[in-house]
Amino acid sequence: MQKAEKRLQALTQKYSGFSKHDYSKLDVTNKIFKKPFPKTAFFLLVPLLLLTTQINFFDSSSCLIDMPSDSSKWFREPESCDICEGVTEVPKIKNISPSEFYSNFVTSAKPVVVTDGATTWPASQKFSFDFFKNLYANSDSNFCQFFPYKTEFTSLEEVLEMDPKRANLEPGQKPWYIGWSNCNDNAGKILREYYNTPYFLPNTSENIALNWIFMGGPGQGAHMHVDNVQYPSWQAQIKGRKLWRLAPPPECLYKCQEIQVIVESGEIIIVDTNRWYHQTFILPGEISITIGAEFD
Ligand SMILES: O=C(O)CCC(=O)C(=O)O
Repeated sequence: MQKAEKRLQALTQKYSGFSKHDYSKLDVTNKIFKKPFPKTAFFLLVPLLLLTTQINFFDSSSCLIDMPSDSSKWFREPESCDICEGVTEVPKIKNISPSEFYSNFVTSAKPVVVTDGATTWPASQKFSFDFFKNLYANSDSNFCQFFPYKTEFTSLEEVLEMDPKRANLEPGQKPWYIGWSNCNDNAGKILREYYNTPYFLPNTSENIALNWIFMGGPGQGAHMHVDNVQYPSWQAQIKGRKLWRLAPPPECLYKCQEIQVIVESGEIIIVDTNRWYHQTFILPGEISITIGAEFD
């Protein structure tokens, strides 16, 4: 490379009348500049990158580029339609043994609601906006994964500092609905005093310790999406009522249909959110609070 640069310098001194075109024809120029990056590729790649990513220079997170949250589904393996073929509703069942539950619903990935799943949990008396505000008052909630949905909040801490009138869903206040995964060991221990591992999960099943909590008011909910977590999930409706829309994977659209179910307080929905697309709506009434986790 250095040799080539020297040769070019010598030539430019000797032939000061060279045009740009002349230079481009010299073998030595090509040695220095090699093949230029094709312009067409540049014009195709840059807008694509800008459209699909947000460059995150100023963020303290460890990733330079955040892929859109839905990008995981672009690379998803095609799903077997056995999970949804012939499924026309989400059954509501109760008093089910772990073995029956496992063979009828877990292996087949058929969504189900267990109506007596959380009816006796103290959480129904205890969980409220203020309970979570106190829970995290002395502990760090900064690193909890947080879903703002349609709100302006950027962290759970901001949510817990909102005006009490808005927190209590008073008329005329801006609606809100958010979700987070508890990432704090102390908070996790306290939470576990108010709920149990669902009685219908087999003893052998590992109940993943990470809890997901979703909280907010009527008219709000999560947009239609599919998850990219490891296992199916259970979600207990502690307060309020929530409508779930479950849609089959796109490759099964001609074989399967969308199904809906309303989950009432005290009930637990079990759904493989990695395979079923799902959307939620909080129904009119009190604040909706749920707690859930993955299980295998
Ligand atoms: O409960 C909700 O509103 C959303 C739950 C959800 O999207 C999930 O568990 O993946």
